[in-house]
Amino acid sequence: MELLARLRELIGPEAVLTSPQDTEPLLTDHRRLYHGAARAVVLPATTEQVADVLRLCHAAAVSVVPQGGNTGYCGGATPDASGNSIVLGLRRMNRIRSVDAANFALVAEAGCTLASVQQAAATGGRLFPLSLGSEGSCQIGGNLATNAGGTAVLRYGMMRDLTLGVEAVLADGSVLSQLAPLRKDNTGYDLRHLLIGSEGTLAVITAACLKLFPAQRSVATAWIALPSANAVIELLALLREGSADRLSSCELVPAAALALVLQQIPAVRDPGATASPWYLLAELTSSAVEPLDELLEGTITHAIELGHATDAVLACSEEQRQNLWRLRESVPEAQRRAGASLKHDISVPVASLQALIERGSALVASLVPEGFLVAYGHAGDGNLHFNVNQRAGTDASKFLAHEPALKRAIHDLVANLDGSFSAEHGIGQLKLQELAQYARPAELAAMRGIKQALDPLGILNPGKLLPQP
Ligand code: FAD
Ligand code: 2HG
Ligand code: ZN
Repeated sequence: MELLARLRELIGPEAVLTSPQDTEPLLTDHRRLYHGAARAVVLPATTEQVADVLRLCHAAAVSVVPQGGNTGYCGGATPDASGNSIVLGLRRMNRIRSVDAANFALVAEAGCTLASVQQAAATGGRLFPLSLGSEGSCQIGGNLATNAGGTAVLRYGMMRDLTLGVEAVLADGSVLSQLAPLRKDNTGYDLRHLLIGSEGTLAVITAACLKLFPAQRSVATAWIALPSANAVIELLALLREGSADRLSSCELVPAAALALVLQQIPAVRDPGATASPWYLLAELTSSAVEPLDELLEGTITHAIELGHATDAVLACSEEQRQNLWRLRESVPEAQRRAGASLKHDISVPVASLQALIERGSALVASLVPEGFLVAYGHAGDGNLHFNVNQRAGTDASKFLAHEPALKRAIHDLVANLDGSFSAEHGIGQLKLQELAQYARPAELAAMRGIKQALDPLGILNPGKLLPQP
């Protein structure tokens, strides 16, 4: 029997989409850099159904592209143009299986949105701290597959650090299941960590046991004006030391990004701090009821005395706090609305941020005359989105033509500073060439060996993450 007919028989005709109207939006990535084709989009509802689909595809040597919320930045969830693959969407696997307050753990299926997991944890009196601008649409399976980061990594770590165990289906349909809320388990290779960050190339993740934390009872948020980007390094240390490490977020926003957001995004207000080249959005949180505002204000006053800050605005209400966060979270959308942009998701050791910004700014100025730098993001983690936007009125194709030279120069600079050319967004199909360029031969060989062992036919997300030898 033909593959699609077998799939319909296995998981139901309504779960095998083939009409262009249903499939088209799922065959393009959200930045519209890639467009692919597929035999069908298949939507299993249970782990057993995922196993059935993989068994069938394995036997027929048909490739499978796992897809979550399709918010990824590297084209990892978009199939190639051959039309031979199936896209396996996880959105129907959206049950929270358990919220276990006593064990500070929660089991969620891969298709749960991140926001629904945060909500389930909150309803159980706990916190799930992963926080991304895309949290309303991205899914836990996608967060695991990309090892997502976001705005609370400084305090709580990346998705990898927030995961106790995973359930996943391997290429041949066999099921791995480790969903017990164990904090300690040294029984051999940790397969969980192999699958986290594997971008759908080693297995389809179907569920995960996630770490929860005490709910937050106090929060203090400030928009701090900096005299220079250099100040961020001293300020970060002061904020961490002065708050007994209650600093959850430390996000850098340049004046250029603030201006873009105020121009492009309705209903966002300028916080009104002294005009500065750089701002820092800093947030302290605590599970105790305590005067964090006073703590934050005291630390910032000290920082101003030392010359590491010039001014600050503290959020006096939840509404003001939300406004500050909207300013930060809207930067990608403001960039998109303002025209073409070139993106670099890079990280360096925190103490090298100044060198990165100084030397990177000089590269942008000399290599992209039609552009301006919008370098913002997770400064507390040494991770900046070192992006460049097209100046109004310039020619988009001229601007975009600088992409290869700028990318090479920025990524060489990052390598020189012992940094990473992909801090949190992964490789997908966008950064294959970069991995080939910067990974050591022994690393690539080990990655290929792992792929060969788990997916010898190469049916899982071909053409992603691993560059061709
Ligand atoms: P998708 O885009 O659907 O897929 C991403 C990759 O994971 C693909 O390779 C896919 O094949 C694979 N995959 C998906 N589900 C599974 C599964 N169940 N099993 C196996 N493989 C799977 N990312 C950050 O890290 N930090 C940020 O701060 C951040 N902010 C963002 C803000 C905005 C506005 C947007 C649009 C995106 C942002 N992202 C950020 C990027 C993106 O949201 C994350 O990479 C997210 O983790 C992707 O989840 P997804 O469900 O959309 O995955
Ligand atoms: C963020 O931190 C995201 O806002 C998006 O990771 C980054 O658009 C980008 O470059
Ligand atoms: Zn980010």
